Amino acid sequence: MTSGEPAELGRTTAAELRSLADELGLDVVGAAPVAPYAETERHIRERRERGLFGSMRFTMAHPEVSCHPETLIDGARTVVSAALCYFSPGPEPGAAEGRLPRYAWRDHYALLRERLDALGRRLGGGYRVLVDANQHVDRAGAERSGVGFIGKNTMLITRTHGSWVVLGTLVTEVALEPTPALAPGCGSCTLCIDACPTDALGDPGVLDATRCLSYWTQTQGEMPDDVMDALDDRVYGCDICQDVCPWNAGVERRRADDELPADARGTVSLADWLTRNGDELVRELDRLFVPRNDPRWLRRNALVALGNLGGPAEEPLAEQYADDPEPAVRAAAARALARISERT
Ligand code: B12
Ligand code: SF4
Ligand code: SF4
Repeated sequence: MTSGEPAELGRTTAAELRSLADELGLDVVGAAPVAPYAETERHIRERRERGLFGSMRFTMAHPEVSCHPETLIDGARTVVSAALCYFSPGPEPGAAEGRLPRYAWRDHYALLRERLDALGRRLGGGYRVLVDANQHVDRAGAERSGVGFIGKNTMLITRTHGSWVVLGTLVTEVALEPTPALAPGCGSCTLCIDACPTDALGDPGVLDATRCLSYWTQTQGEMPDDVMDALDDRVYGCDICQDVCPWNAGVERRRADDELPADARGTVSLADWLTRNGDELVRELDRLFVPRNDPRWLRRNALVALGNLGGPAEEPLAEQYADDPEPAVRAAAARALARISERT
């Protein structure tokens, strides 16, 4: 917990919060009194029972913490949720290149963390910032304070920047005027459910992670065959259920900076991922969650993409891993070699 200037425990109004957020570069902001997310906790326990989380731990390992913001600091009074838009137009992958999901083109979590920290200091009093942390379910907080509504693809969708936002949370001892939750906005649309190539969104609003491409790119071990096929040129994450969402159309027109920032990378060279020193690769990509920070899982992902799109020129890249001691890497290399030879 961080302490700013002596706590001003007077009530900050929603308009004052909005103006601070504008000043600090936060796209959407909301506040709600601290209280447990009872429904989310129930969802987590139920979905864990049904095996829908696969091997993930994150917020699901300890819902008695992640769904209880009241435990995060002594004297917690308000949860401030903020959304930072990450959409920028970018290049399509070229030959022998892999695709990254938009949120990972640069370290948006770090940017949001810094801005929320500045907000905490400006509000005064004790506070704690959590961005993509295991101790807080970010979407539940953002839904409660009207930052957005939850779509059938399980994404938090803002009215101004769609779901192209990362979310962060500030738990503070300062009292703020609450901002109301929004009405759901999907109506009869089912575009995301229909577009998901592996049917991971069977029940609206409920993700079966064991069918989700994004999950598999962040999980160790061998991937199911249909997942490897559906990954296409993706080497990490998946944006399909957001690409098709009508709430995401035209977001570029509402962005403050509409150019690709100099440090953003939307595509990666598969050869680079398969030949570079592993520790260096993981260090450079420390904005991505990689199981145990082990570069083998990034290499496996690159081999899967190579199998989906590589030609004879890429064969030697896969051959290097044909006898890899890790079975999942070896299997992805064998698949890549078989697929390349089928195509030629
Ligand atoms: C674990 C995790 C994953 C897992 C599982 C995702 C999931 N849907 O549970 C995997 C690895 C698959 C994943 C993928 C992605 N993730 Co993720 N992930 C997380 C993490 C760490 C925890 C999420 C969590 O608690 N899930 C548990 C369940 C209960 O939550 P939920 O599905 O979100 O449930 C909400 C709704 O579905 C609804 N709900 C639940 N059950 C039911 C049942 C019914 C009937 C209904 C109607 C609703 C409903 O209530 C919940 C909100 O209160 C958060 C960060 C954090 N600390 O919160 C980021 C987070 C959710 N991820 C994020 C992102 C960007 C992604 C990806 C887009 C990345 C990518 N491009 O590949 C994909 C999107 C896939 C998808 N459609 O969800 C952002 C989402 C931002 C946003 N606008 O929503 C977050 C918030 C990170 C952040 N701080 O910005 N992620
Ligand atoms: S991220 Fe991709 S695989 Fe996962 S639910 Fe969305 S469309 Fe399906
Ligand atoms: S694609 Fe349609 S159903 Fe899916 S989240 Fe967007 S509006 Fe909702």
